[in-house]
Amino acid sequence: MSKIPKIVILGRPNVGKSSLFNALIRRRQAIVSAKAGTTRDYITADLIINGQLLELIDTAGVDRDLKLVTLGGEMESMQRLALEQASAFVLVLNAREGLMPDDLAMIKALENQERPVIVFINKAESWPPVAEFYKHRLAPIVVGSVTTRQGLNELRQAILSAVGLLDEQSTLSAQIADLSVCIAGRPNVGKSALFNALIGQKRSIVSELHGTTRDSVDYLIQRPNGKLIRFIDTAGRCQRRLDQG
Ligand SMILES: Nc1nc2c(ncn2[C@@H]2O[C@H](COP(=O)(O)OP(=O)(O)OP(=O)(O)O)[C@@H](O)[C@H]2O)c(=O)[nH]1
Ligand SMILES: [Mg+2]
Repeated sequence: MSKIPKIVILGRPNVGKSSLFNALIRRRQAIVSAKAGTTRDYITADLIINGQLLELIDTAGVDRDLKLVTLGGEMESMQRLALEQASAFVLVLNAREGLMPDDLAMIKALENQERPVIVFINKAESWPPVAEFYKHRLAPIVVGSVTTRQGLNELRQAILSAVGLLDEQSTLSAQIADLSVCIAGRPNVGKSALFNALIGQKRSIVSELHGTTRDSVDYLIQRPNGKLIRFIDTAGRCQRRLDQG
């Protein structure tokens, strides 16, 4: 079995599983439709979060026992394989409809197995989910909306954390630095070389060519006194970042 963690998206028909799949992989691969029961097969794509490779799997709706609805034959056995091989699950719920009996049954089924589960309460752009959404033992819960992109970054971090890939740097990145040091200067003066020397790692590409650094690169260092310093190699974009505070 491959070591790439498999993240399986589950949920009742029409809750937004395929929409979420597309949003996470940042392209339209799965068919999204207002009609329930759209996804028939299971669809997989590479998902890269913070440079970590995972496999994301969109499924057709599953029923209350996590058995597959409506499918037959070969498709059903492929779906079953996806469920069996999952490293973690994202259970999608629909904030607009409230918690339905099939949601509860799926929650129960997921509570009774060992693999991590993240609950994503989708379609929450207009109103927050009602309290009953929180009455279960599954954690973490991310509230969001694929339409407005709310909660997607939080979900990405929760996925990494669930499969044990949340590295120290991403944990630190979520925190606010005590001091930010912006490395500015004309092209090719050695900004990236200085950045790498300060952080003690080759994170920024150093090259003879002018304008090698295209995007600014951040790195957080935690000092022995606990203070966080963020070093930023600026790709000549420091002025804008400074203007933004
Ligand atoms: N308001 C709102 N609608 C959404 C959101 N996410 C998805 N939808 C809509 O919900 C409908 C169903 O979306 P899909 O992604 O096809 O749902 P699915 O769970 O994959 O459905 P099946 O494959 O049929 O099980 C579509 O009309 C989407 O545009 C959201 O965050 N807010
Ligand atoms: Mg679908």
